[in-house]
Amino acid sequence: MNDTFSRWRAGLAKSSKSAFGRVASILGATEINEDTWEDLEAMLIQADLGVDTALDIIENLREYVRENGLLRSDELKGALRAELRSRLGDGQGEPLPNENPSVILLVGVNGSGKTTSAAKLGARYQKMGKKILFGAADTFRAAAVEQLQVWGDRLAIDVVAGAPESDPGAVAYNTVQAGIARGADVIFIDTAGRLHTRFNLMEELKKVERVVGKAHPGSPHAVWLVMDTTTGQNALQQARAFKDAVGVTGIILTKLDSSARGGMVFAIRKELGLPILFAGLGEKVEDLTLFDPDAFIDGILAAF
Ligand SMILES: Nc1nc2c(ncn2[C@@H]2O[C@H](COP(=O)(O)OP(=O)(O)OP(=O)(O)O)[C@@H](O)[C@H]2O)c(=O)[nH]1
Ligand SMILES: [Mg+2]
Repeated sequence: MNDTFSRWRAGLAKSSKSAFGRVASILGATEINEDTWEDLEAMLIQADLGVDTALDIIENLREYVRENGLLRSDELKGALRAELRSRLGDGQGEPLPNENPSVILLVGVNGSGKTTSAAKLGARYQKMGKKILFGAADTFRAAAVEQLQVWGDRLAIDVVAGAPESDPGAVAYNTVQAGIARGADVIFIDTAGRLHTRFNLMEELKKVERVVGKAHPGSPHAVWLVMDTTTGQNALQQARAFKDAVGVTGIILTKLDSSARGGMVFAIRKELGLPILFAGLGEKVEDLTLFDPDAFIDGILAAF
């Protein structure tokens, strides 16, 4: 068993137990009847695929059953797997922009996993021999800066921070300048997720994006939206707001290990049209993997 697959399987054990795990009992060696379709539909919706996607899958499966004259529900397993897989497109491969330095903004609502993902990404690219710099542009909360600094100390990655309550744009600007001066290969800028003043979070992020472009024309080269899978369909609404405000280029999906509903992955693909780049499968620095659609499907359907 390859390593990525076993990691996904372990990380997704909860998803498969809680939602997709029911597939095994729904698609047992029984006759296909209306109950089969109802149970399957309920399971897909519960797993957070979104109603449209769930209904679409059921319709395609019904047609498949008609065309092939199938009678037993366990004959549907392969078709369901294919239906799910076809909705995820190809894997993205390595998403690091081909720039030096690469400036990457991490955005997302509070608690989604931005700071943890910054640490995981820093560790990942450091392992590949890149020199990393972190910018702590969540300046309102002292704890936010400290949290990134703790990771920086642990990983031996420098952190640029500002005075408490200083302007996030100024910190981002200084980070990029410092990164250029110190010969960093990849600069990750961690941003705030909370609306802490009357000043709109989206306006603040737009400013950070603009200012970064002044410090290094053409940057940021990527804006990665960090999304918590456990927040379900609400997260989609939030994601649209980020997509409209800043030029989000890809998604990092966190907490897939503690989500009972891996179906968010399908909803994101359909609703946002943004590539899913990475999956977070735990709280440790190594719990990040490139999003691999095949490993994901194998993980959630482990009960088959
Ligand atoms: N199980 C699990 N926990 C995660 C994952 N990613 C982050 N967390 C946890 O989620 C919590 C919030 O993570 P942070 O990285 O602080 O989130 P944030 O987006 O920076 O939060 P704010 O700075 O408040 O906006 C922490 O307890 C993390 O350990 C993941 O992939 N799996
Ligand atoms: Mg944070």
